[in-house]
Amino acid sequence: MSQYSIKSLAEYFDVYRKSVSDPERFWAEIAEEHFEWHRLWDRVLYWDPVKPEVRWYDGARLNITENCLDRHLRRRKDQAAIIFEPNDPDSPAVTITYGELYERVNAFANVLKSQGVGKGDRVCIYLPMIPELAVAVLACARIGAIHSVVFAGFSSQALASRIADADCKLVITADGSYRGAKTIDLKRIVDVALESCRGVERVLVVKRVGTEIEMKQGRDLWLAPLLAEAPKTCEPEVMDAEDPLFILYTSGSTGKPKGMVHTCAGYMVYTAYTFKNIFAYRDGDVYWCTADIGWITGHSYIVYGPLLNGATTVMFEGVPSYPDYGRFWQIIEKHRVNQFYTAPTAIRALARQDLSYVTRYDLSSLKVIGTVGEPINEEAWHWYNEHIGQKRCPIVDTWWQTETGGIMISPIPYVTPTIPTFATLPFIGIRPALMDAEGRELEGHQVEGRLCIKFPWPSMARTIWGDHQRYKDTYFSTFPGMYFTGDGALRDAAGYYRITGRVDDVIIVSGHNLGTAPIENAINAHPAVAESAIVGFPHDVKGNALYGFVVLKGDASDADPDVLRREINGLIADSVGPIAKLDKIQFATGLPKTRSGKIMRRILRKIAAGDMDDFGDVSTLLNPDVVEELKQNAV
Ligand code: 7RM
Repeated sequence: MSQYSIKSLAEYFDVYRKSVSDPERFWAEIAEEHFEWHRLWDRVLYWDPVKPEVRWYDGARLNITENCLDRHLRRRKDQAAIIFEPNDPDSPAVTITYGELYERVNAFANVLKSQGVGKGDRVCIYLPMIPELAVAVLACARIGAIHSVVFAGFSSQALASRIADADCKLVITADGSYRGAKTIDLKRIVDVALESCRGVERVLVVKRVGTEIEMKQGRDLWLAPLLAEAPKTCEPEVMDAEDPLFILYTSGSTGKPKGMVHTCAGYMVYTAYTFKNIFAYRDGDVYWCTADIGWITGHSYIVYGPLLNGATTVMFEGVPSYPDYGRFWQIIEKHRVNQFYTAPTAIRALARQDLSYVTRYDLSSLKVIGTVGEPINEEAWHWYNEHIGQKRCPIVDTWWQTETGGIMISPIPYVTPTIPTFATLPFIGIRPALMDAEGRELEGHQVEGRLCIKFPWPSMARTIWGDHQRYKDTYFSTFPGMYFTGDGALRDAAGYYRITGRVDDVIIVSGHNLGTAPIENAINAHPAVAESAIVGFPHDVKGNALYGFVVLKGDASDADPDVLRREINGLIADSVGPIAKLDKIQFATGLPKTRSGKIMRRILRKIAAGDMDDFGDVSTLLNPDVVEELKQNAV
């Protein structure tokens, strides 16, 4: 029992050792004790790193929603499963108990069945952060349909390509969505998307904003009347352990998005176990992750991980700046939130506001605060620690990916001593490796290299939908036999990991392979620099030359740009080498970022190349306005 909830550093090391010395035994024990199965597995792990093929709990049969819902009805029928906090702070929050969630999921599952959806069919969910989103996800899982949630900030083009790639037969959407002071016509975006892809027989529409919309005869149906008629129980489809549970597209920075496929049993076991430990969730706590369910963080740590543990999970429809920059802190006070999980980009934006937005609220309920999505810088870490965690709450800097399904490297709060900007230690069962450019593993401490994982874990993505070769090429070919993350990391003297950023943006300058990450680190070491991004641009002699976009700290904006340019190149020459000096440096007020905080290098590359038209899909940018400024000031 104790290994399910780790309470001390000694226990962590002990359980970790067990999990890597006999992984099959370890993961069998966790799975058998903490989940309900229709049939146990014949074999815990099958692993062929060449194909590559991985199967966990092969032969087992289960339905993940029975583990999220049915089994909690005995003890938690009237406990809140979801607390829905709407965009409008004056609208009441809505509490959905486990009993109510059970009925809503079952009714929705029956609606899907009545519309001809069955096991293995793909359903696209394009909804704002309203309860129907979580219900729709679980309803699919109830009947064995494969959900493909598309973040409702994506454009119709992006939506269409995802619907087509997965060959979805049904789309679930809403008339519109609220985002701060704005209303977005979601249904219209779906209509445009469906003009360019066939196969979708039915669109189910949630009424959220009440605007007048077009309903296409024979294709579109309002959801509410169907739900009202549907029976409130639906027998779960009993799934094989390795049947797909969902497809989720990664924000591919280049080319076609990759539909990562996650399967039922391993994903269930790993997300539940990580949630329990990494958020130190205890009965009665209120947990809030600010991500959107359209991203993997929302799948694993708003819906599945929390509900598998019988937790109370907050779903927030709005944005951190509406009606003002105090909204997050107001919600924490209002719902007495105990665990809070957000992204560094949100922390940095909020840290720039007047501190009174924070201090006017009571944050004493917080016990654990977390970050995810990108490396957190020292300044943001300290602000978060001091003003939000009030130096009482451990910060869990959680490193993981869409592909990994669950958190891979992270402190366990109140167990692992934290160091700013370090994701610290691998979670139970995870075996990281740092590799050099020649494919040798870097052993020991104080080393930096490419981050790989050298043994399978239960929630790893099994394939890319429809393209297993691409899965193999992308993740298992750079370092044969291992999963390559695309990130760089260092391991310090204590064995702690710090993620340094993507390493797959390699630029070849005069025949030298240069990674962007070490050059950016050198630039960022300048006291006047807030952040930076470098890209390559075509050069007659060198093949490629380097172009740097540099954001200065607020108090450095009147420094002499030529002096800064010289100093920045001096730092690069010192830490990487003169070959890595930048040919061009453009100062900017910001970098184009996705909502999860990732720099869209694709846009920067075009600007650096002087190619100012057709920026493709920028609908997921947090700050689309910055693109115009970057174009104007290109050097
Ligand atoms: C969960 C998620 C994955 C990429 C990953 C990293 C970066 C995520 C951290 C981080 C440093 C972290 N999935 N990343 N977490 N970098 N520290 N704690 O974000 O598929 O959307 O992105 O995000 O580069 O490879 S994701």
